[in-house]
Amino acid sequence: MARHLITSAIPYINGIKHLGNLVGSQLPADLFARYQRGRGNEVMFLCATDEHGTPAELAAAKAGKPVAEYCAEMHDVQAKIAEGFRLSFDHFGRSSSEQNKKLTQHFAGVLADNDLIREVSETQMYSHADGRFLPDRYIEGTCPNCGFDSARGDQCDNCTKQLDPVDLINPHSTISGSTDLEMRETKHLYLRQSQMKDQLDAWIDSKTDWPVLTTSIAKKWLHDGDGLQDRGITRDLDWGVPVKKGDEDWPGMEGKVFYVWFDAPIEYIAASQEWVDAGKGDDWERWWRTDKGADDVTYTQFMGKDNVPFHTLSFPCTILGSNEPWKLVDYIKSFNYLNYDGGQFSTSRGRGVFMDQALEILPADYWRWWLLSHAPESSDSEFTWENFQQSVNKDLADVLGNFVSRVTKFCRSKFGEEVPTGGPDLAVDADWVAQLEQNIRQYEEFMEAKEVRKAAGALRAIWVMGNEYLQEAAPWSTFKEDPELAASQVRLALNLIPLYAVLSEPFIPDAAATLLEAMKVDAEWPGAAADAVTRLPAGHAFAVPDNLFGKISDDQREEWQSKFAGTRD
Ligand code: B3M
Ligand code: ZN
Repeated sequence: MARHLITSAIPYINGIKHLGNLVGSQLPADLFARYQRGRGNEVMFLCATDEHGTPAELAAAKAGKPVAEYCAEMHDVQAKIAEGFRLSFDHFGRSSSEQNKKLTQHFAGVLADNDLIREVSETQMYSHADGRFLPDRYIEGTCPNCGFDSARGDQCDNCTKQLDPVDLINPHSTISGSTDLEMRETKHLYLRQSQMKDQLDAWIDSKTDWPVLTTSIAKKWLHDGDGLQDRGITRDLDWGVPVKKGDEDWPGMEGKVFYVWFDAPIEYIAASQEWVDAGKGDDWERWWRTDKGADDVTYTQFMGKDNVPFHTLSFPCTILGSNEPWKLVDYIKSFNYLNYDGGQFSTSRGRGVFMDQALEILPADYWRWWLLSHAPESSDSEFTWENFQQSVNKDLADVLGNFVSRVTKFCRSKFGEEVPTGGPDLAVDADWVAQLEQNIRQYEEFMEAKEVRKAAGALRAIWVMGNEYLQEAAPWSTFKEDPELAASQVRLALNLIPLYAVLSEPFIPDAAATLLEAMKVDAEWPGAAADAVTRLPAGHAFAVPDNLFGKISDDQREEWQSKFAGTRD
């Protein structure tokens, strides 16, 4: 049995994520986790909320709540929505946990011992009106690069250039609006990533099977301009992990916290400790410590492309630089962006469909299928309501749903609700079985390779085979002259239902459960196709399932299209 450690990028705590966020990390990670479980492998699938940094503080202030209280509430909201989408995390942790605090301070301590952290005196913007420094999003001004007038202290949203607060033209505080700002000396810690450049470069070079999207971003950061830069890992903020060297105070760093991007990936590890402390398991080290059994673990991370630099460079720098036997990632699957109906999803303008709203209008399977079968892998992709309607109505309702409904209802009317007896053992020729065999193995290959769209295509091809078979065999006609042959044909078609359930489960888990329940069998990953299609013995009882998928009408499509065009409050 193989062992798979799988993590999804951890979503920021502020607000509910849109479908573009979902398809870029949590959903494909869930697909892979479900697939590996389906294959009988041991899986540890972790995610969490990313609770530190200025986004959390600002959102809490806007909601008029203490930040800890805001985070606790929003964590529950996100956990519930994740459940609604059937995201099968073994644990959904919180980066503000005690476990993460300890572990983050531990890493900082060992990195300092290994001479990979330097202290830097620098000037930061200090606001007199607010009585504090203004890091990252606490300051806005005009972008020196493109002239956009609300560029943030850490990045310009218009041209995506990474900025330093002191670069902004006409800066003001986003707390008070004050422009009474002063450059003041403050001390910060920098992770000496530049020291590890060659090691990281060689490591990335060794990953020849990684998506080009992942390696090209890493290479760009390693080589563009002056090459990999040291990175500030502390901030003058209240909310976050207090800066400490292990258990000890860090002289001169009193009142400062670690930068959110330093502690967030460490939460992947801390989440497994939270999993133990929540009583869900008893050994996290066998997933994370190569000296404690994690050497046979395969670790796969899923994320959007904007998170790639932190996962290919900064976090590996933390792990490798510790010189401790931590499990390093084996494969990084990254995604492009999903656009929305001719533009971009926009959290601030409420443009597009957000996770809670999606579930209010349709069950999870509909979204899962569309999103995964259109995952933005080789390029950005776009959600349109027309495409969504077409895909749901065709793939789910016409191809899969209709097949199941026709077979089970026909059988009930002619033979009753059990697998019919009689006729040849297998009412299909060897070529057809060979084709099915090939399609199943192809599907497995795509899933192993984390080729999400191709896997969806292969699955659809397997569904189509059932439909075409039914169309050609036409047991409703055969029945009139040769009821025995019709019985055998129906037996084959009924056998495809549990096969479809098991193969489809990673994409559409609710429908898969309905199908297995109706057919009264347990999930069993298919071995040889010839065995899979003769699994249900004659006489095996089943029940006609409820209609699996409804169609989306033109009226619904139009209504939703205008409803989600913008301005969510
Ligand atoms: N929270 C950014 C994001 O949600 C960030 C990911 C952290 S992964 C350790 O896109
Ligand atoms: Zn700009």
